[in-house]
Amino acid sequence: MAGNLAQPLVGRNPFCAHAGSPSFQPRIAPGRTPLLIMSLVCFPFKEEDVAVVLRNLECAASHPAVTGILCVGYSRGETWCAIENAKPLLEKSCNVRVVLIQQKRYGNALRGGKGDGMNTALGYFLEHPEYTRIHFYDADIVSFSGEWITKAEKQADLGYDVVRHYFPRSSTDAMITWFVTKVGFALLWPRTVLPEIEQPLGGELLLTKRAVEVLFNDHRVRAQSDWGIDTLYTFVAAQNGLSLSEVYISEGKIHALYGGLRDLRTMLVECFSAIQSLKNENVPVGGIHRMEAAKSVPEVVKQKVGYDIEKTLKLLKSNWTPRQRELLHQHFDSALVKGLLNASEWPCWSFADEDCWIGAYQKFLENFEKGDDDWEELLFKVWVCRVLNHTVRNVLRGYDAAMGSLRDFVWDVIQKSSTQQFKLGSFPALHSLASGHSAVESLANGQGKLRKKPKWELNPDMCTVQQ
Ligand SMILES: Nc1nc2c(ncn2[C@@H]2O[C@H](COP(=O)(O)OP(=O)(O)OP(=O)(O)O)[C@@H](O)[C@H]2O)c(=O)[nH]1
Ligand SMILES: [Mg+2]
Repeated sequence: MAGNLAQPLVGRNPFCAHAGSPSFQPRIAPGRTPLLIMSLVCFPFKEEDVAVVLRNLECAASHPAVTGILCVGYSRGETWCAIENAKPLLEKSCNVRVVLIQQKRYGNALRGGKGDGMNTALGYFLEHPEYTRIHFYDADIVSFSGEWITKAEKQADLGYDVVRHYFPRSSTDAMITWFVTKVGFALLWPRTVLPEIEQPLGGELLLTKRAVEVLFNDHRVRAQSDWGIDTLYTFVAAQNGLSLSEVYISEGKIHALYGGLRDLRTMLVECFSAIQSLKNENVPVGGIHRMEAAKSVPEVVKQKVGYDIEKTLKLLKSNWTPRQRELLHQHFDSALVKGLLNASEWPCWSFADEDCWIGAYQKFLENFEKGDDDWEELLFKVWVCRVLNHTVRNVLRGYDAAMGSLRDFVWDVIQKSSTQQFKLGSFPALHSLASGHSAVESLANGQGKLRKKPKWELNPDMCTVQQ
């Protein structure tokens, strides 16, 4: 349902002014057609702290670039009612349209979750051509401010199709981003923009109309109704060559916290499965990607421990079935099998180093079956061991060492995976492209010689040919 304001909103928002009025100053992206910018801000929500949500709505509604607020609810619960009650006053005091809708069901094959929520917002946006940009922000963020909107708008003014916010994060935070998404991107599409995107699962982003059209018209995006939606938005944008700018939010994203890693099981499975569903896709090499430099990380972020370690240790012993043991023996390397079986008796994780994770990751890419509880539990347990291994081996050495180890890991995977793809002749080297020689020729000439033998080999079946 559209907002209940019959007239276009004209007020202190300068971008809502009539084009004919003397005060009108259109913002024009260089090299683009003059455009009246009208931004819509969407908050997808489930049940969140109502005071935090309302504060965020007011904050966005007060921003001069914003002419509409769209709240997409999972269901009509307490948070829904609070927004409904606050809406008339918010519309009046901020002079914006506030719309509250329940999410539609777009992806029938998967769980209806945040993906349906975000896609409902894209659908609404396209049905309302007066809006030219849409922003997404999680509703539970305590540190949200108008500056986040301003930073994104400025990049869109420069002509970027997609703007993502990125934040300083604790070295035990973002363990799905690092070990599932970034590593998966590095393994499968090492020479594209994908593994370089700092926070590819972030829920804070701006999309221009062009970006929304690309995303919403893609059936894979509409089908991704669960936590895999962020992966799909990031992936499809890169695959279609949309330009990306990442802006840095130095105060960080302070939001509702989870307890043990168990809370992240569904998210882990859905984010991994999203990558798995894309593994045979091609992505163009390169792409326009700009990134604002990060600043020094606040002490509170550095010192935060992202999950409850004691609770997590118990997870390794629980929920074992005979079939999980069978699958382990059938598909995985002996070191992993031995390590994980030991962990079922007494918490241990030293086996789950970076090489072990990459080896296992490839096996999961080949064989994992979403919806099969034993496969899901195995993925979860191996990932828990990887997170514990990272915590004890890297995080204990201090924040910088820990973050360095995560970055080195992704860099190393990019390097090795690119090398393997050269070896297999899947795409030409950059210098070969310039000189007109193929990668195969380069390798024959010795130019593509590997400097050191990788400890793991890329499965040739998984090697995607890049355009
Ligand atoms: N409409 C809708 N919103 C959802 C759904 N699931 C979560 N949300 C909202 O999406 C936002 C992000 O969800 P969170 O549970 O905070 O996820 P998170 O773990 O903080 O996500 P990251 O910050 O990306 O790590 C919040 O505003 C949630 O209320 C859903 O199924 N539908
Ligand atoms: Mg959150």
